Amino acid sequence: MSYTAAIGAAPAFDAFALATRLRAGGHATIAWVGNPEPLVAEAIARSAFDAVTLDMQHGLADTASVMRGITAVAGAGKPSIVRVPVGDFAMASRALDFGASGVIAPMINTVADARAFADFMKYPPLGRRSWGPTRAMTLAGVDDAQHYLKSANAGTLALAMIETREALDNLEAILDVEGIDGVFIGPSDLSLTLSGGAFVDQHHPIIDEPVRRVVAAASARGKIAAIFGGAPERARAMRDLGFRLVSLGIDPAYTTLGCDTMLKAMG
Ligand code: 3PY
Ligand code: MG
Repeated sequence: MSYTAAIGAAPAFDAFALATRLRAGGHATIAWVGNPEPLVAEAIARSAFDAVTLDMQHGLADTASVMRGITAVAGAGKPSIVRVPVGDFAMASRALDFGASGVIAPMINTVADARAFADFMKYPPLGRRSWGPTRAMTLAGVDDAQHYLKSANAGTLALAMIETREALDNLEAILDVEGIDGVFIGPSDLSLTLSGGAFVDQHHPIIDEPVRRVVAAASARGKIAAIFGGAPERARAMRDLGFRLVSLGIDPAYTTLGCDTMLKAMG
């Protein structure tokens, strides 16, 4: 095992590869980063993660750090996904314009929420995204606007978070919204809302049946089932259950575990 942050040549960045892989039935394991410093996101992108999520909802990322973070992650050859704050669909469009390969929108509870999100994520005829992907095209090495226009709707991912009872009630209808590419379970909020505020526990059996239902409903429609995976055993179990996109851990844990591993190895 090497303990140096060895930096080899980064593979070429393909902004649309993640969507292509997931739509073809492939899997991806994604990092979850709340630290706003782009160099942290870049270091994580240089590990074996398939993509890096920059979290603007509960993480510390802001507009400038997301713009720089996407660039830093792309420099390591990896795609970025941005989780926007609740209801901030204008930021979803901006994240795509900055070069993100996907956006996770929290608290999508109704068809109207899902429709609004898809409208900001997709160009006509699927949605109403406004034109202006100058930075995204630069990062992707695309200099032909028509090519970007033709590739962007299928090449970027609109992932609607399912994390309330209301969202579960509307699950199939949300999945059926054109322009929604998949659903992303937030297990903490799901446990919080299903228990009526009694507890928050990502692993609680109260979410077991909904979790299975989400996989089945997404798969039946050829859409992507995704989930916040957390600990390695849980993330592996979720992948085995049929989730194609699973997050693993969060950045403070990556740092602490790295420190503990190195100190233990030294003895
Ligand atoms: C949740 O578990 O509620 C999430 O949003 C994951 O960050
Ligand atoms: Mg949540």
